[in-house]
Amino acid sequence: MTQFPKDFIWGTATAAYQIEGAAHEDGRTRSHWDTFSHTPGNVFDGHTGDVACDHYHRYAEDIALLKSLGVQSYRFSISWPRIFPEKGKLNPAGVAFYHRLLDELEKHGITPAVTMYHWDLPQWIADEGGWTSRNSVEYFEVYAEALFREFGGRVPSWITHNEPWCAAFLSYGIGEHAPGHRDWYEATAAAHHILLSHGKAVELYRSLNLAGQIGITLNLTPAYAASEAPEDAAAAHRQDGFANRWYLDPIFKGSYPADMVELFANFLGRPLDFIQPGDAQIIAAPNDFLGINFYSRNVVRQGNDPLLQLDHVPGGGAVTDMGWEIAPTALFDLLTRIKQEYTSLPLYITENGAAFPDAVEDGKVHDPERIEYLRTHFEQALRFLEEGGNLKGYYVWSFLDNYEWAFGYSKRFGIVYVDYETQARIPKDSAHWLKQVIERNGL
Ligand code: GBH
Repeated sequence: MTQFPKDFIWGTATAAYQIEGAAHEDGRTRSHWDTFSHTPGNVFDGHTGDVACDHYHRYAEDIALLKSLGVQSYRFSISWPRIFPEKGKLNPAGVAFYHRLLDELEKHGITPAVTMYHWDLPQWIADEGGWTSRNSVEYFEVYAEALFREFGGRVPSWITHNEPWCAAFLSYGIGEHAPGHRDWYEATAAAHHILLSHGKAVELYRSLNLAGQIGITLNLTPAYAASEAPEDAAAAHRQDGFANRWYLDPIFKGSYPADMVELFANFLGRPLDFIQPGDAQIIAAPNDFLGINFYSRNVVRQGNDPLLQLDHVPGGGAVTDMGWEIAPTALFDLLTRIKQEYTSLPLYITENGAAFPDAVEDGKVHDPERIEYLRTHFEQALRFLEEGGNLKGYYVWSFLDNYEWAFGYSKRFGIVYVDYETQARIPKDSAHWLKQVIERNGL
């Protein structure tokens, strides 16, 4: 098989804080990422999202560029602090920006897919404990209701959350993302409230009888054992529980994985008492699709990490500029496992892509490694489709080079190069290549 199905959707993805800039415009207040990025020591070279790709002002040209690349769908996120800069205060200027963006997409016939939360939590919520506080669930419901009422008629696909693992574990446990805490009680509480807010938003969406679809995007990283030794297999199972099952199980099986509940409770010396009766059922509210962000795999062996008692070992494949191993067949393994163990719902790859140290040469950006990365991953998607897999679309991360969180502007994931001095956009070779893939609907 070299062709994708006729109705297959090709897209690119971005997120608000990574591209918009205009941090202080039209009534937007700080998110916890503004606070985090402006605190020395958190982000490479002190980079912030204050200006980013200046997409807030350049959205019309950007969407025209997207159209010229043949892209059919655009996944972007809405900035919560633009919509609710203060508790209880809907900001019409913030709402208006996303209507203008949607107008532009409509004009070009590009289908929007909207992420409601891609990590830019309003600072006024962070001040109350952010996702560690159960109040966050209600705030998200209020936000969701505003989005559904404002944009529900014009957005066919809603993604409640982007990568709860990052928003909770990487942010409150590992401390690499805002708010930069290192506390596994906080991290598991945050994960719980994020999942609960997802379920509540799905329930709300159903009650409004809107015509579109709603789901969630998980970052899933398959875990492999470094050897056939049973203790390494057990380590891989824990890593899988940590990265994947902690999120997949409550959504699709109705409860957290028991082995991991025990592991966390033992580690913390206290129960996960933020889980209340009835929560599990809300979290498992039926979705219309599952979004998957895939970048790499993990190879582990029994080891010394205090929480998981494992060590990561190099998988042996080439790595990207992030140091992440290029492991396309892991994508096939992952999709197959989701289908076999979790759900027959439509699946979307809502992010896949790679960072490489790109440079402009005679007005062009040659990025053969990125083309090869994408091509080998598209191949694995085709393989999954061949075996009857229910994969409906594929969004490349990212449309533009952008603010790569703790790495600032030092990592380039775009298929379009951004010159941060001039804000010039230069489609890389991979953008021209992707356009051909979309035209052929195949490799
Ligand atoms: C996504 O995060 C984000 O949604 C997006 O905003 C971001 O810009 C993009 O990806 C690129 O980072 O243990 O070596 O296998 C992805 C975050 C990447 C976190 C893979 C876990 C595992 C690396 N995930 N990572 S490895």
